[in-house]
Amino acid sequence: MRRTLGVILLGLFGLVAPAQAERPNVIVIFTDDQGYGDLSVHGNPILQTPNLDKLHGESIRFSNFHVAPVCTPSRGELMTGLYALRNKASMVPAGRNLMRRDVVTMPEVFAANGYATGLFGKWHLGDTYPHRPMDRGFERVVWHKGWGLASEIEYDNDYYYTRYLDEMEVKYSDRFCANLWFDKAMEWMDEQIETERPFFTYIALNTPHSPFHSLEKDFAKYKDKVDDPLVAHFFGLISNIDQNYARLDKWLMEKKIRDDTLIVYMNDNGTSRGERIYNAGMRGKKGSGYEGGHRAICFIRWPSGNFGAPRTIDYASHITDLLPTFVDLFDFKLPQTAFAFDGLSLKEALSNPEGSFGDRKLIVQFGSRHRPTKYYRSCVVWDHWRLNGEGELYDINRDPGQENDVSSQFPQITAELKAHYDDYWASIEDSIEVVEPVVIGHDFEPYTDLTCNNWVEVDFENQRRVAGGNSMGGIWQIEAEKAGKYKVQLSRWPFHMNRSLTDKGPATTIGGIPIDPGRAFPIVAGSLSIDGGAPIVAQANPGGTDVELHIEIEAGRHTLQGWFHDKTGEKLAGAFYGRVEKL
Ligand SMILES: [Ca+2]
Repeated sequence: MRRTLGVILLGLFGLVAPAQAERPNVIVIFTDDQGYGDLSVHGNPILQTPNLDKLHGESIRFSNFHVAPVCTPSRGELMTGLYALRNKASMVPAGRNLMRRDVVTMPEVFAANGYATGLFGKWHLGDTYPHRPMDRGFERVVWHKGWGLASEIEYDNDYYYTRYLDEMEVKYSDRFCANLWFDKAMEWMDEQIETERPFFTYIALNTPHSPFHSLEKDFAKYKDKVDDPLVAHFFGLISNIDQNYARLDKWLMEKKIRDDTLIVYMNDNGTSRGERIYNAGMRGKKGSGYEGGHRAICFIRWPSGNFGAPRTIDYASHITDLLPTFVDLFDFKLPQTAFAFDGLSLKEALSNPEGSFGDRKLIVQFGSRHRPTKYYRSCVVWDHWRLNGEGELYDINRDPGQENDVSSQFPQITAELKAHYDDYWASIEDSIEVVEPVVIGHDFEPYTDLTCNNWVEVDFENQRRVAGGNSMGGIWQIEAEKAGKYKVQLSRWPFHMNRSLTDKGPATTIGGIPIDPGRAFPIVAGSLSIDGGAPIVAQANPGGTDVELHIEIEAGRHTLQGWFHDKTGEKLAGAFYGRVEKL
């Protein structure tokens, strides 16, 4: 029924032009690894978030709102309104962090309806064309690559002295990273106010995710209140977000656009550190299929939106609901897309305090550290019921900590939820083997960078792992737009570091924070295999930063795999970084 409705909506494309007043500015603030319990208003006994607590008091709060248990799948679900395993961005590493190219994204929908669109901060759905944020609908992009500033690609970036990309130009700032994202967002929104364009602003923070580097003044608030200094830093990072939100709210007031701006505040997955102090009674944390992994904050405020009094709604809702909600609320026309939304519009819940919102089941799942697997940390949410994995059933109302599996007492409910899951799995199962490729040989970038994060079904996505260097690697799934001769450079370290193949890594970030320099390899050669064939080998220049190989590549999909070798020809490790250029 819902899919039919999607087709009808597509058919109405552009027939209704809503009045300008119905089109508020929209700001989505998305925090990284803050959990539901990491707010004082949700009961945290140590952390103080007075400004976000105030936003809570002014908002419609969805208290039964679910995201994916880790970063990338939540981001893809937010951007597409589709489940992670359907849009294909299902995991951080393992070559599975890219969305299908034939699905419409949230910024594309806003742009198609006359909005300016801007991303500030963490994208985490691909760093090369055609997956960069500017390729997926954002007209203004101030960002970093990878999952964060200590990801395999950013490597030596620094929270206090931030290297960032202004579109694709590398710039440096002495501002703390989260402050920078908010500053750049407000600068850009100022410009949109000048030109009277409605805007969609996605402030996607890389905090409070690890590494836990908070500002000294924020750390000082908590260092004597908790035993673990990392928890003190984690709370310090959230306190910084609270202050930045307050700056934004003040700015909205000064610009006299607060009433006509819809704000969503949400987090991307369960807490990564706060559960040691407070977890709102939930079982599990980031990465878990239990409630603590995926129940999230969702505050929505739109003063002129006729939402009625601020209130809490326990209707089961999901991160894929946001895009269909915007389409419904603002009567957006919807560009062509490959799939109808998995999410449902929350308009009725937002707009009708007396409404009943019907019955719905939703799925929480991500792709594991290696490959998507049936029932892997999955959860079917149905009101207060949770089906975890294949057959554990919990009643969250009676058992919020998910201690008592009641599947044997409620076999019919268990079977009904399992059937719902199995229908979902049947709808994505055929495409599980498909990995969205990295595209090479196009005209939009001079070369394409590959990293160990793109190794298919290998879990290798951060600075620390690259420093240790303990992996023989995996394949890169690529798609060549053009046939011909390609230059492939293989590097031990990220190319921007211009570091010798045989060196250890840097001992500090660019701002001076100590990091593990890791391991030096006696690399004298590199090799490269295409489509699993016999590898070609090339020698490294003494003291050089890469091994350069030239190969013919036919147009279409292929696999590439690279290695480093010592003077005897023995394999030392996989090639952690590759740069591919059409000659
Ligand atoms: Ca996260």
